[in-house]
Amino acid sequence: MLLKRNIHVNIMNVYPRLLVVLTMISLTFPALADESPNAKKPVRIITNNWTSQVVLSHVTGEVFRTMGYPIEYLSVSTAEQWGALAHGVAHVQVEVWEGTMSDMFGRMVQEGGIVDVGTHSAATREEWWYPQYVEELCPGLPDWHALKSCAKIFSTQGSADKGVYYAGPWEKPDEARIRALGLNFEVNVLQKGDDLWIQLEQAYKQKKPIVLFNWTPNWVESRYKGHFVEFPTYSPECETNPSWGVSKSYLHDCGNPKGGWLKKAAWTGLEKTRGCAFQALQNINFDNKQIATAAALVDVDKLSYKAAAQQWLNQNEALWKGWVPMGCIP
Ligand code: TMO
Repeated sequence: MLLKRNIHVNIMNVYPRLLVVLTMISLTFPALADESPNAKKPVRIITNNWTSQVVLSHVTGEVFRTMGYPIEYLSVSTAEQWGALAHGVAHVQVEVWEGTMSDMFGRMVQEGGIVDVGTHSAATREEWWYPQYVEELCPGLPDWHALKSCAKIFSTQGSADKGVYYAGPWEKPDEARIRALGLNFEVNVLQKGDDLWIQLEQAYKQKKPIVLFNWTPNWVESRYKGHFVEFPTYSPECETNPSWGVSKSYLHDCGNPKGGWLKKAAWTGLEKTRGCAFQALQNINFDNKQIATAAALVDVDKLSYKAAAQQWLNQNEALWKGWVPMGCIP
């Protein structure tokens, strides 16, 4: 450190004009309270393919930026994100959902590949869902048994008399559940998360029966009335013990967790290399309403992700300023 400073001073003496240039450059870089040499390299934040996650990643990025960190966003799928985090290609994931990601998350934390940076206060649910009018066409819903007698009304041209369940591009054992519960359904996995809402809107307009993947908190609940299907209550045993539950020979004869957790994850090197960002990530905490609002700003109000994040920050200033650790504002 001392050596560097001496060289710096010498250069100033020899080249006075360089001083001007260096000062101008330093003005264009943000100041940083974090003195780690890595702190000047970008913090890379993962963005996935559903709206709240992208908006709240940008919110997180802006919070880091107030501490002086440069930020990069890295678009990766939930399947690829574990490797990216483990190798330090990406550093931060702000929305890990229990219903779709608990297996991989648990395994990665156990193996020391990623760090569990804490749980949001939001309670989450990811499950088969249908719009309200479907109840008249399939009496007995939301109880899952109703799907046994009504499968046919959910059929499409290509599915013969089988019902179609629309799933998003996230890993869920839907095929296994269909088999374990003896449902006459097939799964149509859509390529993009937003394709779910295209299917929903088309069905909704014609009051056509549809059952599709949905979750809460999400913007959908502010636009469409509907309900989750009530499958047998989740238990970890349902995924490990075939004799547990309705089916004596198959796993996955249960629904996803209700009141599921939502977590933050980080690269194992984040704390050492960017202490202030790590502490802020520990403090970051979204509730159901804040997440649903973030999604609605884009999917209902049609703002860009960036503009939505900015508006969210403006509307929640006291909250996010409280996440910035003491001594981390340059
Ligand atoms: C992870 N997700 C909210 C799409 O279910």
